Amino acid sequence: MPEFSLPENFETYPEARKKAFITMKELKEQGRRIVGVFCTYTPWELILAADAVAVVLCGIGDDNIPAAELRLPKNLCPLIKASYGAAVTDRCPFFYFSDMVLAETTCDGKKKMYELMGELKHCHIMQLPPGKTGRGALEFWKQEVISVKEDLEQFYGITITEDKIRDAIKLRNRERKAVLDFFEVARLKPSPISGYEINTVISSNEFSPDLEEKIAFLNQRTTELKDLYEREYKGKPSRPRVLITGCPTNGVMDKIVKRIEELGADVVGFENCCGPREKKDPIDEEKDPITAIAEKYLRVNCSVMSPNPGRLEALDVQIDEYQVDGVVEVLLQACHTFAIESDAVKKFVTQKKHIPYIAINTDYSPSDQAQIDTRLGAFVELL
Ligand code: BJ8
Repeated sequence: MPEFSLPENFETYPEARKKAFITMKELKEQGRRIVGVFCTYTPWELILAADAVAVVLCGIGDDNIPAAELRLPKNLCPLIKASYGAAVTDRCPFFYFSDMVLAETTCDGKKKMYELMGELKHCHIMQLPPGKTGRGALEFWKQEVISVKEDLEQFYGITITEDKIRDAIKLRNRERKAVLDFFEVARLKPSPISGYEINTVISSNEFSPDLEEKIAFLNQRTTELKDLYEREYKGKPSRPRVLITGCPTNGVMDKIVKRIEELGADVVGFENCCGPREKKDPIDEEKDPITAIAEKYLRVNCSVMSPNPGRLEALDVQIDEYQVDGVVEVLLQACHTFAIESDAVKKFVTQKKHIPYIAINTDYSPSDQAQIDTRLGAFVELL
């Protein structure tokens, strides 16, 4: 049975991050525009159309949380505290090098934190409608997309043309396809790639300022993995296959994703923002580009949307396509929207899909690792 393994030249997330610091510094010295981002709702296409580089800002690790807790409540999501802590302590070079930040009012914690972040740097905050449908949600969101374009134009003293936006849409759609193909390697049974590698590669690649380079890297790795499957994995028995859902896992990759695999299962899929959630859904290249961008991002299945039936539909498809044996839901401390939705997710997974489910409530501190290992170990044995 194939074991958890990583390629020889595997670059860890901290290594990739360190390398990206240097790249970002060089870009800054060359006078490139840099915009910091956080969330899947961010319309990257407008940043690219402004000839700027979009970079995902730091929001992991517990080192910066004490500094954040000087102004934010302790009982708040670690992702929010880590994001603010990294910015306020100047320990996030990406924040330091960013000219401005583009963020969205997703959960309450994030939107109130951005008010404090706005004291440090220009933050353009997009107001997200509370639901995807009804009461003018799309029209409202479209105006928010327009306001991003206008703010980028004013901030940089430029004009963003329709042609530039169309080119950016095409490039990002090609990137989406490359990322999706890479994720889908794990649909092979047994999977020739660990979930830890998937999570690491995808999150590390978010730092890449050169999308063509990123697409080429992903296409090459996808081809290598398919060859590896044919040579070494095909026809062999599979370890139990796990799907991760819930909150983003970049901050708990070692704590949860890696541990599941060390305990004997393969993490084959992510139904969270570290997975193919928005990659499966390209932007319509034929429509008016602003409308197409607004429509696309409003379809993101985040728990901050009410109602959010698309998430269960995505889970349904992913559990089948990735031949999943069990679901692990990651709930970051004080994330109310995902915690409340977990009740529906658990019922759906156990009663409709008839496979085991476990919810892991955690934060970024290492203090609960032993308890998590015990629970995950028992869960993996059940599969
Ligand atoms: S689209 S999942 S990246 S908001 S875990 S900070 S929701 S309290 S991260 Fe997210 Fe965008 Fe949604 Fe994706 Fe708040 Fe919950 Fe913390 Fe969260």
